[in-house]
Amino acid sequence: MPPPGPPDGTDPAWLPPAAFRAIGSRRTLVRGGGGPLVETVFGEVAGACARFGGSVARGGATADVSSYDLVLDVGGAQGDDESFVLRRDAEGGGPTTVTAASGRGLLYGLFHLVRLGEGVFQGRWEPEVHRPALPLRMLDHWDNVAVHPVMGQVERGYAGGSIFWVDGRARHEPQRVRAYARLLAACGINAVAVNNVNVHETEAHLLTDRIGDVASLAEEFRAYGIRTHLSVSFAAPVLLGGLASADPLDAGVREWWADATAAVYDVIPDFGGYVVKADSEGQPGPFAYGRSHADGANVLAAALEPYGGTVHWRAFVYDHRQDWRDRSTDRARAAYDHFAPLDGEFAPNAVLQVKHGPMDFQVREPVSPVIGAVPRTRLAVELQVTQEYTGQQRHVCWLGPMWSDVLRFRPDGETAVGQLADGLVGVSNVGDGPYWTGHPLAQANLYTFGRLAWDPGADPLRVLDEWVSLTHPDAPDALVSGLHAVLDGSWRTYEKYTAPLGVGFMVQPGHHYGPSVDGYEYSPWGTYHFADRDGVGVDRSAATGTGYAAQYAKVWADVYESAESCPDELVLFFHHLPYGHLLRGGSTVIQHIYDTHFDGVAEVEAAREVWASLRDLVEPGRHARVAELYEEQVRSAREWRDQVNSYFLRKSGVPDARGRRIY
Ligand code: GCV
Repeated sequence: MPPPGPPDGTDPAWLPPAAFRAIGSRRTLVRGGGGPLVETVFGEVAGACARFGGSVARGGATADVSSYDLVLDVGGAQGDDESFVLRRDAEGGGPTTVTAASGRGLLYGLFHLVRLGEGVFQGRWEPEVHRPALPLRMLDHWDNVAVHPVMGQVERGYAGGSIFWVDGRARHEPQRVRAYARLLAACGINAVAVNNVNVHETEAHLLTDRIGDVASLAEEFRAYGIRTHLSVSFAAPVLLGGLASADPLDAGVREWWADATAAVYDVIPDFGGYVVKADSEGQPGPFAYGRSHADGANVLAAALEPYGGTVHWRAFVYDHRQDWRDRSTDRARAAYDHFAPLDGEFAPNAVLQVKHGPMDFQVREPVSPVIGAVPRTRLAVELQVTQEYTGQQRHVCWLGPMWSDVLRFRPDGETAVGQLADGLVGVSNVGDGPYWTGHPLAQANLYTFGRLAWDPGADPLRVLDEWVSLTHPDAPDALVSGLHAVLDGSWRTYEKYTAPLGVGFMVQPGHHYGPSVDGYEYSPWGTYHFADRDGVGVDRSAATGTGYAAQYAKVWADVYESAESCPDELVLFFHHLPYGHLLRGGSTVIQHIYDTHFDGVAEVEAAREVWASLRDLVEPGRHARVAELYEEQVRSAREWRDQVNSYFLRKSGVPDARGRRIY
């Protein structure tokens, strides 16, 4: 079967036909074992050859390779399921070879060849072994089946509707789903959860009477080596099974989960498992029964265990009905307080899924202390690819550098997060719009997420290079440098014109787009900045504050405890400081706020000009779409600048040292 193109009018993203030119113009032999993923690889190569004039043949394990340029060898090698070896022995001839133990490894090898292009058919390549650093590389969709009255079809979705569901039913668009699976596999993702972690009534039924809809999706994902997961309600035994309780220690409840899970595997034999948001923002959980989250996770893990499934149990548990007057409660502490004491109590097939920061996907947060505190628990770090708090795919904000900082952080001073974790999970930024991600440049975030999950130590700028050259094959230098100019520093630019120095939020409540400095200040959500006439920030020190800083190992607790040693970019997350406090960088807090907000807007205006200069180098529809979004980004950035600067001028009474206009 030829490789699936996206539906008509949908952007091919990082797999445009031209990306396959080098492979498609050569003679390829697919040699050795078979299986569905080998069929997928064969179809990919055949499709490329049909376009570019090459040829592809099948052969047994010992078939002669002398007349081929490329040999894709499968089944004969030792190795794990996802690894492959690339080599090219001879200088002036002889085939380039990819050897894999399984079809999955071969598929990843094929996409690696696509990334390398012509170069892999030239010169000598010493054998290189490639394998993913993290076995769990998952994308979670927050897609609703039925349109939610407040959150819509996709919660925090900025790219149109769901590609799976519409108005309460499955879309049944296999071509789109398979094209999507192909994009995901090409950046290394191997698991997907197809519904929102906030499991409303309609979505709850996916587990039982609507499992056929999930099975149809799983069929498409399977063709590209991706396992399908389902977000389930902890209260499913009550909601769906009619039991009186969902108590995880109740024998009837255990039996219900075992039976329900067996029925899932009857129709989806390679089902990946469950994702659970429990006791969080109104979702049911084990606390109702006086049980721990390990008790809760383990009952689902036991049901999945016979089939090799996994439960992803989210650590996003906090009190969302906090009294803002109460300064002793700190939302940032909550995940550690709940989960660190449970280390060692989770089943081997339970994965604790921890947001990368202690709050909620802000543009700048410290790395969650939970990540360094659960050495005896399988751990997945959760990132938000959808840009809820980072411009909602109307602003260019490439998150690669932020994610890389998280993955390279060493909680104990020695081992990096990317080495401690078993997995990386991203909240999807994909929808049914023509560019998959709403903003065409937001595709770079999805691609980067997948590649960092494969190799958390990778240099994000090199990953961006890959994305640029795959997405724009044959791009002239001016386009390559223009794309880098608008993307490389865009996260730091966004940080400059929004909430300062790690304090977070200041967004419009509810939809979270655009500034509202006091929007959450007197709310129950636990997200405060405590600005008054003298200063701003949250005292999270152990000496005088909430004690959050002491949740880190000493190497970091000492750094964060004092405003003198705390990095500037996090200083208001950890400390309440006077406006005149001198930062490590040399400015006062107030002058830093003014300067960064003016600079941030100037940087967006400059990026808009760079984009305009690329007009003749980018496909017109794509160029126009980004240009239009830049108008909105500039407008919004100015609004952020003026609201934040005016707010702090009025609170502090301290004028801008450079005399610029503040309202
Ligand atoms: C799916 C934030 C978002 C919610 C989201 C939640 C979560 O609070 O605003 O929309 O709910 O995170 O991660 O569960």
